[in-house]
Amino acid sequence: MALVRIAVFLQSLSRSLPLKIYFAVCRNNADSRLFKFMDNYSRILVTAALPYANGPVHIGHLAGCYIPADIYVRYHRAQNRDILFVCGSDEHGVPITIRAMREGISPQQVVDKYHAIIKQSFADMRISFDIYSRTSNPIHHETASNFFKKLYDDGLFEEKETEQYYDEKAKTFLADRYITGTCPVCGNTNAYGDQCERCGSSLSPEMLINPRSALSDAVPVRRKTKHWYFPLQRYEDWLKDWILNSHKDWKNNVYGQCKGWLDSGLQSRAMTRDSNWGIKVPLPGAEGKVLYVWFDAPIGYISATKELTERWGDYWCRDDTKLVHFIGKDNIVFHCIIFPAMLKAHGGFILPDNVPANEFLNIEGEKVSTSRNWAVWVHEYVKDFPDCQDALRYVLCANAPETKDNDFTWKDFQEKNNSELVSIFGNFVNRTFVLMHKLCGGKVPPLHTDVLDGIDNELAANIREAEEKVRAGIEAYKFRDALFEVIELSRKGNKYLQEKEPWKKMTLTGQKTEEANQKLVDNCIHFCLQLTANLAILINPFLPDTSRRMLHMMKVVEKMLEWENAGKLKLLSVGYSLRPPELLFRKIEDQEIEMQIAKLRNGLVSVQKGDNTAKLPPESNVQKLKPEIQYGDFSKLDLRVGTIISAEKVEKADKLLKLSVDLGFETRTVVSGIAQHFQPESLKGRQVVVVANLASRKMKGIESNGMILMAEDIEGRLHFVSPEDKTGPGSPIT
Ligand code: B3M
Ligand code: ZN
Repeated sequence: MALVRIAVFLQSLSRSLPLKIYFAVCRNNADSRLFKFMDNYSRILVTAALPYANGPVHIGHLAGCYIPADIYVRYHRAQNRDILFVCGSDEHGVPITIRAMREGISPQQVVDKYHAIIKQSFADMRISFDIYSRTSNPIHHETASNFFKKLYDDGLFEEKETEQYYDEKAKTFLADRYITGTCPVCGNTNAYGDQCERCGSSLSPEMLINPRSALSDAVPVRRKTKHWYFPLQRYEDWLKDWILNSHKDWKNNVYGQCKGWLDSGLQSRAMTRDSNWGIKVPLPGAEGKVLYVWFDAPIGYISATKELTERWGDYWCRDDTKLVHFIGKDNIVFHCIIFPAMLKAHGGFILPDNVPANEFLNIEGEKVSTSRNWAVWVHEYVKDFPDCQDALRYVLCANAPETKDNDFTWKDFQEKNNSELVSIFGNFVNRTFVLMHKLCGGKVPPLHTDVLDGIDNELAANIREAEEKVRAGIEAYKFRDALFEVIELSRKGNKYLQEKEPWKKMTLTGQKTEEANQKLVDNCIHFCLQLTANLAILINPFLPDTSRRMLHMMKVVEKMLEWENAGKLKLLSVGYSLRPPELLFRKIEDQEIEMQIAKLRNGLVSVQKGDNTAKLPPESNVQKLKPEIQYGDFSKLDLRVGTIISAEKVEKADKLLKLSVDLGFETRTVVSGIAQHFQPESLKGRQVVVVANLASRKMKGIESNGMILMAEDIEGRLHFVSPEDKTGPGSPIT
């Protein structure tokens, strides 16, 4: 009873105190149970976005949500918190049916195939879900269907009849994605009814020029159809209060996007679609209608928890559960606005405490594009680097797009692996073990307190501080900072060894000196070993395989990895014999990196291999030939090789880049409409073909002198036309 009263008192105290103060109070008490209690939560439920089972996952997915979520979960498990980590495949919606159409198989075959590939990729990357489910499971159909039915029975939907495109040949209504036509913005003839993938404009089907059905190529007609709309505007005031007032702690990118949506006003959204693939609308007279995929998918988190445990209600319905959704930035509105409004309308469920969404990861300076196959696929990475999961986890976390879009390059991957993992962390652990075997008989040497010095004390302090910093970083969703602190600590270990130079001490002779020196050596190696044990605990959430390898070398059990051991200096007992060192990381060679870059540039590699896991290009029309010309017409063109010296975006023109091109005899400014295809930084040094005698033209106030030749493939993506080998700028093309 007394405990309860104290609890209530502390809860009310924590509400009135700023976060920082009660955090400090908890740490002083150094009692993790109290900490949990002050946090007001008894358990944590972590979800990671359900990937569409319409293709494999790429490293952008990992960096955006699965690796941060996994780090967070592994850390809390090490804290012995009651935590669940749920995920699964999102198997409904238009992306699946489109993929089925392209591959000439059924939607069920599509999801079966990709669910298996995705699940394996996650397992290979050590993403430690408690369950990886799928939305085609009966339990999910039932849960989502009942959810919808409850909102319907409570009279919360608006029924509306609207006109939508209908394909008379295929006898079906067409989702926006099923309608293709010419983009009114850039002229791409293969734009979709919701978006043009070439210029990125978001469209509606009415905006397309010459719309056609992607199913049958028929010209679609407008027809009436009925759908159930969820009136989001009714929740606007509540959402404003909940997010804008009560969740100022959310990341800036998340809070900002939510504010944008809320400021521009919410509207009713259709929660059903005309389709045969998905969860049937559980109402009479709703044949041919299914739940909107963004209605059913987030409910998938609930169904997956139900499938996992009978205690699912504790995680979803009790206020003392902390719900955290890890997602990419394109899913923010669904997780922060639409799903919470649905949960609120339904009643009985908790809402997320945080939605730490990441921005996007670009690859080699260009946006990831699955349709262009500009991506590093996880299942291919694992095949090419079967022993380097942790290296990828490391680089993706160290480079995570936590606050802004970030870039992955293969060179940087190699650099970070070789000069941070191998040369700093791995090197420290390896040196420690080698020296321990050489100078201390393969055993943990004793600590001689009579000869401790300032350097030893500083190292001990560093270990304790690192624990605090890593913990604070992870709890604040700042995983990059947290990881940095771990590497920093190993760097300090190397510095310590360098200062102590235990190898030198053993060269001195004379009995007295030898004894005194052995003491110094013992202390040094003792500290290095305790530091190694600490590093194993601190790196565990980030690089679990590495941590296990370290346990093996130290001959200790997993229990040592519990977080409460971090910061302690007596983790390995004196006299305990340890195994010989094993290398924790291997060097990644230039040739491996070159191969990856070539693979990426040679975009359709996997498709040619007969491995259908990469995206297939959509059907397209072959461009008609232009009328015949004579040689004289052709010879008027003066085509020259040029080298791009610099490139920059043109202000207020999404599509234009201003290029400075070296033609050997002079440097030209050329304005080119390629901004949506290439990042300016990636163009420097690239060789191109320039129409050098084209009359100059002003574009957005800039005089353009010449034109760059590009090849456009069937998907509308652009490729440079350039000489195969480096050619002197100004060389004529004849
Ligand atoms: N499948 C979209 C995506 O993969 C969607 C996420 C659902 S989370 C409930 O980006
Ligand atoms: Zn366009």
